[in-house]
Amino acid sequence: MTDVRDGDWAEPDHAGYAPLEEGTAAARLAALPGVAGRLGGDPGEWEVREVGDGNLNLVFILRGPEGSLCAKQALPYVRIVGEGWPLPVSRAFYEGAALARQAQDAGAVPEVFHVEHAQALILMEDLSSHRVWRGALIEGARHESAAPVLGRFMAEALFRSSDLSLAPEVRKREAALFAGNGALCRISEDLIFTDPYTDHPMNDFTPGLEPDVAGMRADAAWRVAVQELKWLFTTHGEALLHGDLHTGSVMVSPAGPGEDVRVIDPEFAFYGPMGFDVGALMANLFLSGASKEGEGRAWSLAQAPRAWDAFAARFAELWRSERRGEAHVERVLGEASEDALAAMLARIERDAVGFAGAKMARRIVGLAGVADLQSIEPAEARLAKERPALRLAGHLVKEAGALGSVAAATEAARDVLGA
Ligand code: SR1
Ligand code: MG
Repeated sequence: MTDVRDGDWAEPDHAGYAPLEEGTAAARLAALPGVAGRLGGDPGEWEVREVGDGNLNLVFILRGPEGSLCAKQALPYVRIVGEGWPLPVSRAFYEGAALARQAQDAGAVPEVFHVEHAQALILMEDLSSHRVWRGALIEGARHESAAPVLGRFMAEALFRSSDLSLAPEVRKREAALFAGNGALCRISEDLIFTDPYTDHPMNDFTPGLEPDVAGMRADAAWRVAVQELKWLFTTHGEALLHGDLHTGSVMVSPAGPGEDVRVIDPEFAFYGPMGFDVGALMANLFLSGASKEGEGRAWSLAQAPRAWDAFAARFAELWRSERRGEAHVERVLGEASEDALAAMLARIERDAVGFAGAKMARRIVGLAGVADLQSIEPAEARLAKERPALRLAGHLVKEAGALGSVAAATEAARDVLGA
């Protein structure tokens, strides 16, 4: 079987790059491999809609008489801010490279039909029959398979891209490749670990939250712990992370038997600490819980330990059956192999709890908040949810080591938020 990592992966140039528009997309895309055949009919009659609602990119859905596809194109700037914040379109290359690896290692990602490198354009499966999980959560839909599917996805994607699975020289080549995605890492470094703790103009929080934000910034233990997390993020290149695994990076088909779950948008992919992806998902489930009350809150919070349990179970299976790398080798560990597994899972879990807190705080205080909270009106009602959520964030960041587990962190969430 060919391994996707054996391919010729080098960041392309983007000569001739031009953003697509609804009026020009059909004619431009019709010339690309496989597009005309997939959609059928006359490109002039294809339905083209720009549907991007994320922070960075253009997303088009094209429909013809025989089929449809999704075309995602990177813009040379941050969409939610505008041309004043330039951002390299090379992120589409890293997203394509990450999707190829995740498809091989873990599945549960959209099928990619073609990457047009010069145009920073990824043509992939149209998931219009799915919706973004965040929106479904806000409406109270319960996708019971999402948390376990995501736990398993993370275990497979992270384990199989690490030194536990890959040969050392391959893992180093991979880490070097994704180090090229530094501009996207820098966004995370600033927006998660730095800006919320300073009076940065990009911060964006609900008026009335000033005393809580001031309290956060005055808390030396919080600041020290968050800088420790930033150090971990920048220096601990364990595995190929998704890098932005929030509930807006997950698509779900209608809830119920046979529901389908896909992970999208790995444009922030890079080699970092495994607990970061786990913590990102936890944070967004806790924010979902914070935004709700009663049963809805309890359900959202309960998804965090469900995701962790699935992660830990699958990681343990892979540890026992697929440890082909040169890290934690059986010939050294022998009968201590299970102890080493337990130690690694405990460390990933502790990191995840800390990262979850940092990710919660950035979504409340910094740029790019979450619709779960931002959609709550009036502002007083929103503040009543954001204040305990920010307190919980601080507790997770500062007490990650003492809490030690996703289960304990979820209990803390129940205590602080009330459930
Ligand atoms: C400037 S980009 C803001 C945020 O959008 C993405 O989803 C990432 O979370 C990033 O931090
Ligand atoms: Mg995204």
